[in-house]
Formats: sequence, structure tokens, C-alpha cells
Amino acid sequence: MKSFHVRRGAHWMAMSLMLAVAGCGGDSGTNTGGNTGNTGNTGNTGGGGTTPTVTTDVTVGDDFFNPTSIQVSPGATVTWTWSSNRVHNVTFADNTITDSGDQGGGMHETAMPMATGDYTYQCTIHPSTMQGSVTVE
Ligand SMILES: [Cu+2]
Repeated sequence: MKSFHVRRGAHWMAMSLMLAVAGCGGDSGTNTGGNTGNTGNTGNTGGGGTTPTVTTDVTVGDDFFNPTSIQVSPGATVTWTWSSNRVHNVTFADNTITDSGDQGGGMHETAMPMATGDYTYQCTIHPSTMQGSVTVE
């Protein structure tokens, strides 16, 4: 009996040491080599604009143009129609295109140039929110 107890005690100590060593070793060496797969998100350059809507009709709302970007043929007449009676205007960056002036309703028609390109305009009363473009193509 006595020798059994001694031997059993020694065995327990050895087991405890091995568990302790195994435990310590297990905490290091993990979390290496992970988190290295997130390098695929490089496709979002070169955009910046939505595809223009092919139409010659734009709605002038309260602080927005809709559609914001349109595409027309060279020389096409574009019609802006006010959907509210608040005062807005259609003012092109290109001075050769006739601007609407301030209007509180109604509509404005302008013939676009024959030259292809992007023609941007804004409402000068609300320039931060009311911007649009006409692509002649
Ligand atoms: Cu406006």
C-alpha cells in the first residue's frame, strides 16, 4: 500500500508538469499566419460617376436634378421641368450654353452643342446639392 501511494503521487506530479508545459507551449505560436487574405479590394477605382441616363428630360426639384446625369445626341434639345415652385436655375459651366436664369416653375429648353463631351451645370442658388451633367455623345 505504502509504495503504491508513493508511486501514484510521483505519477501525478509528472502528469501535472507535462500538462503545465503543454499549456505554456500552446499559447505561443498561435495567431501567426492568419489575417493575410484581405488584399483583394482593389477594383473600385476609375468610377466616380453613375452611367448617364439616355433622355432629354430632366426634373428640377427642390435641391436636386433628376436624373443627375443624362446622355443626349449632339445638338439635342434638353428640357428641364420644374416640379415645384421654389426658385432654381440651370447654369452651365460652359458659357456657350444658354442658362435658364432663376425660375420658380415652368420649364427651360436648351440646345446642346454639337461637340461631344460632358457639360456640367448647377443651380447657383443651391450649388452644393444641385449639380448635373449632360453628356453629348
Ligand atoms: Cu436650386
